[in-house]
Amino acid sequence: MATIFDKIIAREIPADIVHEDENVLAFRDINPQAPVHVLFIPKRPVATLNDLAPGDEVVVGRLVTAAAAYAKAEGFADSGYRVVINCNGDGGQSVYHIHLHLLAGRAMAWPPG
Ligand code: IU
Repeated sequence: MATIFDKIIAREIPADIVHEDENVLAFRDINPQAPVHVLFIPKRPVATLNDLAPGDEVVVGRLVTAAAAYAKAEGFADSGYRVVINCNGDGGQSVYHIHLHLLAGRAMAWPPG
């Protein structure tokens, strides 16, 4: 099912895009939970982590490596940062197109709420 993230990929609605390559788009979260809060999404939509199929390891791997490269480029490699993928209701997922949250710029609490 199409989500608002498909419209962002298609440039049908605006987003503050910070990274794009053949497979991954990254843009600033509209409701940031940290000084830096960027969402990394695959251009090919997968609804949730539950929907990953054998062979899809690269889908999540690309999100992680793109987020790590961005965090490093922005100067957070040493201070640290957090990446999160929420899954379904109890996980706090609200948009059903897999996305990796990159949160940086403040110390994170543990456990998350
Ligand atoms: P979640 O893991 O599915 O809860 O995260 C969805 C995120 O998408 C959430 O942090 C929203 O603020 C964010 N978001 C956005 O950046 N732009 C949008 O148009 C919509 C949601 I809808």
